[in-house]
Amino acid sequence: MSATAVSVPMPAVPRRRRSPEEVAAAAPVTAPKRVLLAAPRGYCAGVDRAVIAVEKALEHYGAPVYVRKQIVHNVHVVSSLEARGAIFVEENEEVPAGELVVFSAHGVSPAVVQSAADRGLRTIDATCPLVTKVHKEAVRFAEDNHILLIGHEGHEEVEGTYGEAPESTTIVNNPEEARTVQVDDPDHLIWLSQTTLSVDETMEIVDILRERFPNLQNPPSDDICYATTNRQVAIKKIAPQAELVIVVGSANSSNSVRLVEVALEYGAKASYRVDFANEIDEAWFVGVASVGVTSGASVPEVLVQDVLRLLAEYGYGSVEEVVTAEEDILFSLPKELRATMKAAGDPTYKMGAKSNS
Ligand code: 2E7
Ligand code: F3S
Repeated sequence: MSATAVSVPMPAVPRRRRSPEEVAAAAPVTAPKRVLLAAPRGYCAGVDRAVIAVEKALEHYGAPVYVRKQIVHNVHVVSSLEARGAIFVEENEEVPAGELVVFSAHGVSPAVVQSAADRGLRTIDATCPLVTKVHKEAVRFAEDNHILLIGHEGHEEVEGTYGEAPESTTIVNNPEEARTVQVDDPDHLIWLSQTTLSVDETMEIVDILRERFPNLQNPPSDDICYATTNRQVAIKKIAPQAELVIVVGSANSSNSVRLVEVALEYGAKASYRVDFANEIDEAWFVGVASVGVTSGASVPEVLVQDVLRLLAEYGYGSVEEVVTAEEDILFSLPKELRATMKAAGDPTYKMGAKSNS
């Protein structure tokens, strides 16, 4: 059976750029030009672990290694792994029986795990441990409660969490749905959420729900993960001082798209998301002194460095890193892989995953 590759947009075709002199002539900038670079930005521990899992699977099992869905939502990461022999598919049915499939960082429902077993597939589960935590909460709370799952319907993570207890879960996409959602028993109700939402909008949704359902229970700990929260805090600090905020990240990356929204909400005059530096339109620089830069949790640092190089060409060579948190979280690699690596004498099997390259 042939596999249907997940479609990955190619980098934008380069076009003629307006020179730095042409941009400066359009509107002279009197204040010193500078870049405010967010920290933390880029790879989180769950992404690093998932990408390393595919790399190690290629190394130890050889190509092809099938991956169900994009391992993380980043064009560059997916196309780089494709070039090394990974085959991205939408569903298990596209993977030849007996082959190896990696489940993406966003997690899978029990039905997907079962369908892999039914096809005799070997699996490596690269689900982020912080998503697994939410899945466990969903299973536990569904015993006695109805779950209001705040998140974006159709996103892989929400599909996976919903699939743990579909009879006992209702997805709440936005504040409007929070105002209209109907429940059978408002006294046995708990909310959970997708890990990559806007912290502020999620709290707004919870407030609306609690007003309607005063006995709504909170999850035992935050579902919005540390990486999402930290990247939003950093851009909140930069946004009021920046006329332009550039977010590096792919269009289907929920957490990256949220960074653009948060930048605009917190005072950036303009904010754009780009996959690659060559998508930056130099017209964005007209009259701009301070440029904020950040990147989503699925974005390799090399792409940010490309953006900084381009900014330097246009006079934004002074870079100030704005640090709002230090991150030192490490996740060990998926257990199926660790066992193989250990048996093969690969000394990195104990390695925790978290780099930013
Ligand atoms: C897994 C999870 O791949 P991403 O861009 O994913 P989102 O969910 O933001 O579209 O970012 C990393 C990531 C975040 N959350 C991976 Cl559950
Ligand atoms: Fe996990 Fe959060 Fe990253 S859920 S994959 S640590 S953005």
